Amino acid sequence: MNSEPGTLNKSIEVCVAKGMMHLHDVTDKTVVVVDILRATSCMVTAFAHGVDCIMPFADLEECRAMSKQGYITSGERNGEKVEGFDKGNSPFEYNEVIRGKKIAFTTTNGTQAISRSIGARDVVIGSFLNLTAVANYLIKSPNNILVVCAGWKGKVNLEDTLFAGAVVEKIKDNVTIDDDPALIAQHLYNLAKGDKVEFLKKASHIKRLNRLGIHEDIEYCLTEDKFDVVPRLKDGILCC
Ligand code: 3SL
Repeated sequence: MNSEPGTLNKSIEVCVAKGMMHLHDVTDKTVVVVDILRATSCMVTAFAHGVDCIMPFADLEECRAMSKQGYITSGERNGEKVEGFDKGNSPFEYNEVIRGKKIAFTTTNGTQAISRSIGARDVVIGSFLNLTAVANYLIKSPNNILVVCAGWKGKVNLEDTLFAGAVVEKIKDNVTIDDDPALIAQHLYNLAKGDKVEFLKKASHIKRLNRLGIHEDIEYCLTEDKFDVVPRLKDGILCC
């Protein structure tokens, strides 16, 4: 699996739900925030299509207020577009039309996880869409690594855990893995990678999205390595 603990000079840990972030010291770490369905997949898609920047908000009204400063307001609550916002949380909304634009973004879990990562040495945005780009970035970085899974309202979800496992699997020869959640995630990803859509069929958020009539986003968000961008948080703003 991996070489003996302590033989490599940087470590990887996985925080399986943002509600457990208080258990981690992020000050020496590169934090990879992931919300596969669908916040971070939207953000990566937006950067791949040339968005200028994305300002993430935990608070909905603070996000809404950014429209006065020329920002596009984007996001959802419980999977549904926020009333009065310009865009929802489907990656298909973040195509060429957002090139050069500034977006203010708020979501139920993803942007909350980003807010909780402030204070880390470095914060980057991960998704299956930019998996290898993120892995290469982490391999080059000297920092210890924490993958933060947004999860759902404080709870663990399968799809973010699979992504965490994919990262562990990709960079396992370059890091020390002394963390059981990282090992669990890695095992799960190896079980699921042949057919992630099938593996996730019973996952709670897949069912939730299906109930809302959202189907095509799921397969898209589980696609690996569509884009080569690594969005980073600088002074509260995501840019590439
Ligand atoms: O929770 C989040 O941040 C969202 O991405 C959820 S949803 O997929 O838009 O429902």
